[in-house]
Amino acid sequence: MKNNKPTPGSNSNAKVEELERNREYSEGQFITTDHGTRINNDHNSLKAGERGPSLLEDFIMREKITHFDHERIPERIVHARGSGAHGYFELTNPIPEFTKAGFLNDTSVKTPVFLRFSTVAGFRGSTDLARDVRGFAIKFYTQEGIFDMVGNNIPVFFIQDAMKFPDLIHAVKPEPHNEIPQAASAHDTFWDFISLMPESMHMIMWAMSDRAIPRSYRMMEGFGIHTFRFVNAEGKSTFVKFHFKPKLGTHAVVWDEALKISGNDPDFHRRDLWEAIESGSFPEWDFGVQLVAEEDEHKFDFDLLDPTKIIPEELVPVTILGKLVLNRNPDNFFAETEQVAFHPGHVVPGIDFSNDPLLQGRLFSYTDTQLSRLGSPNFHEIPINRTIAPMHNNQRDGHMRQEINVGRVAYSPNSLANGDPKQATEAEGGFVSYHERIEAHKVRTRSESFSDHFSQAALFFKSQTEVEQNHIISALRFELSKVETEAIRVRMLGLLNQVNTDLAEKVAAGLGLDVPASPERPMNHGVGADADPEKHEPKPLNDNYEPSVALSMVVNPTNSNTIESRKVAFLCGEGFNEASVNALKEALEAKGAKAKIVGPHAGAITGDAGTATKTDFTFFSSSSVLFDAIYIPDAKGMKALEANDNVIQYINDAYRHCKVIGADIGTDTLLSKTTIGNKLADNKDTTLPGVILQTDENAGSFVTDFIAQLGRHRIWEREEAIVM
Ligand code: HDD
Repeated sequence: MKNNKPTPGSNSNAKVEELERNREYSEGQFITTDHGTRINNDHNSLKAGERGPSLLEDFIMREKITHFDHERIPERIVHARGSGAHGYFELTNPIPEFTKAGFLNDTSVKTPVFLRFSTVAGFRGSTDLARDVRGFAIKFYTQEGIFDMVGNNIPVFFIQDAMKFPDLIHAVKPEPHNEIPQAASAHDTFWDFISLMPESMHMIMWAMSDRAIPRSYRMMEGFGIHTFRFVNAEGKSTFVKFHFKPKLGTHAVVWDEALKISGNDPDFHRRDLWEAIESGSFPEWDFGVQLVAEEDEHKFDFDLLDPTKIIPEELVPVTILGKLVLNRNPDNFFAETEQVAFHPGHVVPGIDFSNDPLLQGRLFSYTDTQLSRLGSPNFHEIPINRTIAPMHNNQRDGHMRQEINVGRVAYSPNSLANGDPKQATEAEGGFVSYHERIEAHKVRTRSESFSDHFSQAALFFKSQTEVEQNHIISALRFELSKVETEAIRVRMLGLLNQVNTDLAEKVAAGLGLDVPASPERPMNHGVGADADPEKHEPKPLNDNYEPSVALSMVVNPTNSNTIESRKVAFLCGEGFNEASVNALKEALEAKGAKAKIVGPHAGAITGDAGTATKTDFTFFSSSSVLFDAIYIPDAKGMKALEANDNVIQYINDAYRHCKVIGADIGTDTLLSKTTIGNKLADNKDTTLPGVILQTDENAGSFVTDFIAQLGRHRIWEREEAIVM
């Protein structure tokens, strides 16, 4: 018997309530077999005598072990590693002139959503901090059916045609002979493929940028990537691109930090999402669209159907429609996050496809993959995948069918059931595909309008600040230095040189190579065996684009200096200065940040006023890479801190990763043993950016200074030139 417990909390919605019929609560219940027989002894198998063999008759043990043996399902072929949460979309700006989709027209309805974030290449248990694209897949449970927006945190893709997707994924996944490396693109097969695919160059710029090592899932943009269509009630279509802009701004970690987080907490992003929602700090995005009238389809330098291109926001601004909020963690990871099945082909009236050949191929792939992953065409009946709109059709049976379709009729047309379930007219909400006129030859080719591969790659690179450019150069050096085949490195330098010579030369210097004088012609790129490759040569760079601030994370206009949910480590020794800890802690918490006490041991330490204070972490069990800033109060036990290598490492890493560091009076000797001490030793009068040392004079402004610096996310001016 199930408890019919109400869904707890106010953060419920129509989908969360609908899931209640599948929730199971064991509290106060007897343990039973799958078939309801109460179990008397769950610890021992049935045996012939105390020391005798187990009996085949033991239906209880057989059932338990059989179920266990079959617990696993195939992981996703891509995006295997991920995390999800429930929430809602709230419309503030209805757009009936562009789309008839109900959830984009009716401001009185909050649409339930389930969002799954993911990395692409790694296995289910791989680190969250891999350099990789992040998936950003949203299931909108609308009243007219499910709309899935299956996007990424990067607005372009590696390839232009779905035909190349298996090749791309085979190249990036661990190499097939030894299954190395895990969750990393830094290996020969990936760069071999990329170096022969000039169309990937724009995406490579993004994937080598800090966008590929986000600080948090909550601090990433989301993009639908392809151009889709909106269709209004009059049947008029408008091209549309989907955008999600995070309320907390778009932020990343630095590469050295990513490497260390992978060791310290491979669940860093998963934990961050979970903890933020549990603590009521709900992740939020503005949902916006770029709209292009059908008549303007050909007015751009690039093809709207080419998924390796953005529409710069300076050309078409993003119109905000409303906000997306995540406010509830799943009850069960497997049931919800693992079994959720997304599909770009799940659309509702008012949203339709463009002819982007990458999108068109995806429309096949996603249902197909669920059949092998979830095992049956009935995957839509799995609770998380169930629509909240009425669902009736003549599809029947199959493995694990849940629905009990009543009646003798499972066909259409029929007269025995009055023709039901009946077709819906357009006015009744029936989906009618956009009446696009198509007159064409059947050809297996790539449009010539898809052959400008370098201009937007160059636009992206030149829109970055110097720090961000340096990070791209370092990432390329890192990745290509892991490639063993020199010819691949050289081919990549040839391609990079077509994007930006300075970039190519700096990467080449890190590899001890020269940029090749003329790039090698890629083999059969985008053409069939009989085609003339000359005709399909990539177009040379057209450098007419103005830099776009929307592409930089550092100067991105949507970034605010909020410190909400940022984590600050307080490195406290025994007898720490309680007054200074409390003053900063209270001020941080008032602004929604989290203060964590890190001490010499687990349990509690005692402050200078005698208060026993619980430590959240120890110097040994944590690291500054898990925090956004550190503060070191004075302590009676300062000597022990000064002798502790973990404490010194904490401070050095925080300094190297450009984080804010605050230190109390009395910490001079400790700091003198760190990078900070070395820097200050050179010049006693120097102040180090983002290092705020408390003095008698600045007592009044210390806390506000610390908070202001934390709001900058990183103190980039501290970063030493990594690139010579
Ligand atoms: Fe894909 C999963 C995003 C191209 C085939 N894809 C998947 C997920 C995301 C994306 C976010 C994970 C969904 C989840 O959390 O369950 N994929 C993209 C984007 C693409 C893209 C933004 C290009 C713009 N994908 C793409 C192509 C193909 C696929 C061209 C095949 C031709 N993708 C799949 C898949 C997956 C998938 C194999 C694996 C698991 C799944 O579908 O449900 O079918």
